[in-house]
Amino acid sequence: MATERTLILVKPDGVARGLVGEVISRIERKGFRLEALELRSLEREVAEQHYGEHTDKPFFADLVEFITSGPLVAMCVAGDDVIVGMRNLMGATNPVDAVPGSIRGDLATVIGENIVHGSDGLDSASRELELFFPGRF
Ligand code: D4T
Repeated sequence: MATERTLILVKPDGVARGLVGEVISRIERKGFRLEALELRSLEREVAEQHYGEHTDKPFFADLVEFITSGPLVAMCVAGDDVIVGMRNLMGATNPVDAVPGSIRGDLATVIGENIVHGSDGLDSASRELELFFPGRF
């Protein structure tokens, strides 16, 4: 068991649908801690950096378009094994595969609008936290 930090986003679809409270509530009920929280719109440059690993993918342009399409909520969430814990709380990337009880399993239907993002490892967590909350963690 290790205490970790992760970057969690409520993406523009989640904000537009009024699901910010629902997502935060699930995070808090699980026992994870909020260490930073900001409602903001994402500049295109930040979005392209955030999704840098997907630059060559066919869905990259749509991904950047979507994540910059409206305000999102960025959070630093901390806790024991929070990186894998949040991945489990969110459910599979494709809501079709996400189990009931998870955020995507309960609340989403399509991969392009899957409500939340969570860092997928220690390296990406520190890279993404630096991108969204420079110098704070
Ligand atoms: P994010 O980064 O949004 O939490 O998603 P994951 O970490 O769970 O999944 P990912 O990096 O593989 O995908 C990033 C983002 O791209 C969208 N996507 C993905 C898509 O629209 N079409 C696709 O075929 C894939 C693989 C969904 C999440």
